[in-house]
Amino acid sequence: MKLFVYHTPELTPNGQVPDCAIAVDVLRATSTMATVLAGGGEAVQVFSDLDQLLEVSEQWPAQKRLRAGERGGAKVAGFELGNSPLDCTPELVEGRRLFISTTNGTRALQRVQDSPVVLAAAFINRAAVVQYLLEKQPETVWIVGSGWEGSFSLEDTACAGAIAHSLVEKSQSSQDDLAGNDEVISAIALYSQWQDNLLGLFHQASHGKRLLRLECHEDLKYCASTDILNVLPIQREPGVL
Ligand code: 3SL
Repeated sequence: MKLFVYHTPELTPNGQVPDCAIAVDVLRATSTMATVLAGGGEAVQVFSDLDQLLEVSEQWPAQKRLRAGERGGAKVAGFELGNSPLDCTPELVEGRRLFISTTNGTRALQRVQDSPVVLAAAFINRAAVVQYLLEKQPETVWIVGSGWEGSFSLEDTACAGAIAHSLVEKSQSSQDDLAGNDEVISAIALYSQWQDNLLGLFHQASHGKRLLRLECHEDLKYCASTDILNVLPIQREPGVL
């Protein structure tokens, strides 16, 4: 297995797909998706465009759908949900499909949606993703951070490092064998430095600060918990996990 970390969707190589692509948006889209599926959600369907989301979800029975829209960290007017994983309780999501559009996370998923296998990862489901990789042994794996509007995000790269770190620990491979690009080494170093204080890292991250200004402190705490959900968000058809 060769692992490649890309800090943003824009940095992934054009015209190529890996055997397995993992989209990461710790704050908060992939944390929300994992939470919905762990809570018994029927599926998560992602959209970059809010109008398209509304059009497609209209064709779904109203009692079987939830619509989540986030822009700039805030809930979009007219949507039932924003992008807080804590709003996605099992009571609310069970048996329902989440139609979701967020600023960056849904774009990252769409960028890699033509890969044969597409996963969504966050700290909360890191172990399930690592387990899948150890069992399936895909030859090339991309971990793609969502970033923020094209820029690097500390928390996504730290999560990429958490996945890589755990793979090194649990497989027979050395860091050197596993790393397909230099970003893997730096992601592992970032995670290693902060693994005991991920919340502290989020407090330094620009998007963490943005969410704190929006009073999302509890979301940050939740998204900093590692390996708490045994769920593997895996794409079943383009844009649907
Ligand atoms: O950018 C995104 O996709 C979101 O996860 C951002 S937020 O955490 O909902 O503000």
